[in-house]
Amino acid sequence: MPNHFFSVEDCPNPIGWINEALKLKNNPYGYKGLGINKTLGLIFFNASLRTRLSTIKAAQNLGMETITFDVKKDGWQLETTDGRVMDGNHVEHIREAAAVMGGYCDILGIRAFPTFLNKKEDYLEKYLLGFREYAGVPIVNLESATLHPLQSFADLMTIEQHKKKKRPKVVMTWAPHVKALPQAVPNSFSQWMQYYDADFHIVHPKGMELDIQFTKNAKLSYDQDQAFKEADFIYVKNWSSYHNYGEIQKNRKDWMITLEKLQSTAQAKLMHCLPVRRNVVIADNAIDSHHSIIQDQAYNRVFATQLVLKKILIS
Ligand code: AN0
Ligand code: CP
Repeated sequence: MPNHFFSVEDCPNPIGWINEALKLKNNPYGYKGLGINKTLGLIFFNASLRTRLSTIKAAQNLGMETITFDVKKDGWQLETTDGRVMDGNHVEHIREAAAVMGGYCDILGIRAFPTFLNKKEDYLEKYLLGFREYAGVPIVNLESATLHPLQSFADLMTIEQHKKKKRPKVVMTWAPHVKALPQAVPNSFSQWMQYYDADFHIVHPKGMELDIQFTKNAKLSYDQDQAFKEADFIYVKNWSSYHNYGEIQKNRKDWMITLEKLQSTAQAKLMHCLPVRRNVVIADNAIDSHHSIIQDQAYNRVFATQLVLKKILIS
């Protein structure tokens, strides 16, 4: 039976996995034989730097081969709805395409962002579920419409690595942006934080509330200055509105992260998943300061993914 990785809920022991991934980092080539004669297919419907490169690196560390496919650039436009008369722009159906790709590969990683056209459809995760249904091989979520679990896994590894107290105060803050961005990163981070021993806060302007199926019992507030007090980690991310789906808030420069704001915390570590627009989301003086652990987050992506692939290979 395929062993999929869609979210933290597919992980039987998230804290155990964080510790295992940190160990793997000290011995990255110790399981090089596991992936011999195995192929990982990386299917991208959207752009990527970190996910693409760190996943290739993770596969190589395990001895796997990779095939990378940019669907929008090189592939046919896929239909995801059943029963359609396909006389428009969609050339093939996900039923055939996923089955073909699953035939060539032993594991498939999929990146498929939301369209922002229809919240219900986006939150149904048609691409990921279509691949799960028809590919016949394990599917790894490389950021879907609603979740980015490999990012959050690496984020928690990074917190674990840097925390100075048993139960740190972790604040995820909304920050401004010029475009409508998905809720996947904050949804996923919130979901993983449910399993982690921390005082977890989410702060954002009114109207930017996330889906409570992911935020659950996080402490929600609207005052960034207040939330930053005594914080040990500041996780910065923009997202567009969930309730007024895809709407953005303009002229919110007051929410940009600056060095002055970080100085009001308990010497907090600054986190962001990248890519980040400097001086829109985070000011130069903050991102270039000693507070930043952003590069550690990006580096840990390799080992978070390597652990997930290892678990699938040995299952
Ligand atoms: C994406 C997002 O916000 O979900 C990817 C982040 C990992 N960011 C952009 O599209 C800029
Ligand atoms: N953080 C992250 O997933 O980056 P990419 O979008 O560049 O892969």
